[in-house]
Amino acid sequence: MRFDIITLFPQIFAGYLTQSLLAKAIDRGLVEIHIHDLREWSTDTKHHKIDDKPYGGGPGMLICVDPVVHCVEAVQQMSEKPGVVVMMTPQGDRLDQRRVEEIARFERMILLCGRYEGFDQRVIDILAPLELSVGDYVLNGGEVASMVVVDSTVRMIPGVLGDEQSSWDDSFSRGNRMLEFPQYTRPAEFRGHTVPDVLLSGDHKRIANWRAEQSLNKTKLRRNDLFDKEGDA
Ligand code: 6GU
Repeated sequence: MRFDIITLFPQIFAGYLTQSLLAKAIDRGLVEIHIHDLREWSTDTKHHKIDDKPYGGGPGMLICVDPVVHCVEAVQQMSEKPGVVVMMTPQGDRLDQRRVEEIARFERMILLCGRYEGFDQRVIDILAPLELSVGDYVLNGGEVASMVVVDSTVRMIPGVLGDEQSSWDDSFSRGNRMLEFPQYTRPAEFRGHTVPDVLLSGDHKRIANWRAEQSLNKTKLRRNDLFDKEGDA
């Protein structure tokens, strides 16, 4: 799977890309990530300006239509598949696990990261991107949000995780919209806090029942809304 990330702050991605799981996936050729500096497509050769004041007035600056469209078109040409253009914006569809599983099937994604007050509307009109948000709060830009998209998507690609099964066993994966049961490892006692006896019993049936009950109760208590989503997939 190939990701092209278009950003005004390419340096933000350096640490993330060399992080172990993703670095390994890139090494093994399962994932390709290319970072593109939008400023290189500025028509302003002197200051490489890419933003301007909104027509009609208002606070802040908007990212101009021409550098974005030129950049996306150039990036599309860099590989046979033009890919799906995704715009990171708080106005977008909210990302959830169902959407992650859907976009994990794309062979190529071109992620547009916004800054300032957003993009000129014509970027959306011309490129018709899939607009995605990562939640109902405001970030300073789409960079961190685009990492959320990459991070949640790559772990759905077969072979990226050590254990094939594990991404599908997670909370929120298909057929499992429950929160996870509590887990314990050694020591069996710390500062008087002990591990539930059932987990030390060796009785696999009782352990499975206890875990299912813990998951159910935690989900009811914290995220009752998840039960309404059952069967959505
Ligand atoms: Cl995609 N961008 C920004 N700037 N803020 C956000 C977001 C995206 N998703 C949630 N908040």
